[in-house]
Amino acid sequence: MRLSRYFLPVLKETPSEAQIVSHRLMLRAGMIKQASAGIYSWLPLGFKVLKRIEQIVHEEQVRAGHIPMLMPTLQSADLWRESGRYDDYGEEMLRITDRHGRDMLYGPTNEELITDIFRAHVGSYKDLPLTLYHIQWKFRDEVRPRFGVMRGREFYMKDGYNFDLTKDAALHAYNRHLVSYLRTFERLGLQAIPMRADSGPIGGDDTHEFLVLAETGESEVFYDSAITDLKFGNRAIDYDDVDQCRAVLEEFTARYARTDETHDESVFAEVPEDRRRRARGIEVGQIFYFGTKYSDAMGATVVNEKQERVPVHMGSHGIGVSRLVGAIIEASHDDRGIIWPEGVTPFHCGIVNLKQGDAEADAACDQLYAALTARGLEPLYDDRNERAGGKFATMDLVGLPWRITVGPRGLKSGVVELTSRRSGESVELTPEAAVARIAEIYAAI
Ligand code: 5CA
Repeated sequence: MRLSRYFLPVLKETPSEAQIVSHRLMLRAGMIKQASAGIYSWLPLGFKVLKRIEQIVHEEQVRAGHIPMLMPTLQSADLWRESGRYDDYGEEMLRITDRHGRDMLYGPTNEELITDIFRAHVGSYKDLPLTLYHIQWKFRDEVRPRFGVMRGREFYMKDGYNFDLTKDAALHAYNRHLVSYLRTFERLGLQAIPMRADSGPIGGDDTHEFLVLAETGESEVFYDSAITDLKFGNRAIDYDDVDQCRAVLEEFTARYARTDETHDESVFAEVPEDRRRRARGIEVGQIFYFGTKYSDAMGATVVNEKQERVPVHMGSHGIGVSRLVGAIIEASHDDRGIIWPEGVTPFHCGIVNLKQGDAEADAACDQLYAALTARGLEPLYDDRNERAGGKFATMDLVGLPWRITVGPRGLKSGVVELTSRRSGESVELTPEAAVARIAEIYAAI
């Protein structure tokens, strides 16, 4: 993409309404624009990052054997009356009446809708196990929407639902989700720690939240610092292997790690003092096992091997896709701007032309652009007639992990400069070597 033809409305001033760095940087880098409280338009750069994150979430869900689908944002209130949550959910639910006077709502989550789909089409244990998921906009009328996309009213969420014949099978689904979430968050460049949490309006006793440690996080957390040494890495996982998935869960939940809702001082006191941490975190995902809560209420049953009709065991599993954009920025920025992890960067690299209009510099940039594109990479080429300082500042703000700088002086000796946004280190390379280096970096992730 050529910057002169793109829509990247960067702000020079720091917006006063933004209290935390990710919100400030998303506004300044022209990623979002507030439409009303807690509701945002995703401008082209923000939209690209959102889609990159969504793609990784999809890939990891499909890898775990989960099946993608799409449910609507608007739901009938009648389904929620069946589960008993229509009245319980309270003021966070946006209630709507259609022209025929029917009660509708903008879905804050989808347990009822998916249970209705299940009971209409599945009747036998032979169709289990089954995990369906979608990535769709949700609405929760939060009292205090704040911190930009971190606590929005409208937000983008991956929500998945498992249906199993027995509690044990459903607990395997729980463990499988935990494993797939560890992989997902690491691919997004984040360390997200599973912590024992409270299930709130979703229900059930078994639940873990995934938290990214950050001073600006809304949750208070307590943990054994040894947990931060754990890495999922590139382990080979067989998602059907019950013991392997359980072993990962045990490994990652053996240490003390809890949110304030479940924190217990007496158990925490058993952690060696030098490893006891009290900090703040951003909740980027949560998994639940709630048994037959919804299947009992809504009559979602299957026939088992003995021809008995039994309610299915269920769980639900969410990832805050739009919140992740903010969480990644909280975890990865400096005083000049965002630093995207390679896995989610909106463009693979920037090209800065130091002397726009100089025939040689322009030609070298065009060639670089073509060579990168031919390798399946997407560069953002700053071809505007601007001072070098301004171009560097924009690139730093926008946070692409790699920048190629092209100027007449370097070109005289046949080189361009390749700079890492994270380390600030630069090397001089031929244009071909710079392209090969960037291709190699992205091939490895
Ligand atoms: N039905 C379950 C699992 S699908 C559920 O709704 N879980 S949840 O309430 O924990 O939401 C899942 C994730 O959505 C959270 O972990 C969080 O990352 C994200 N989320 C929740 N509320 C908001 C919000 N107001 N703004 C942005 N993201 C949110």
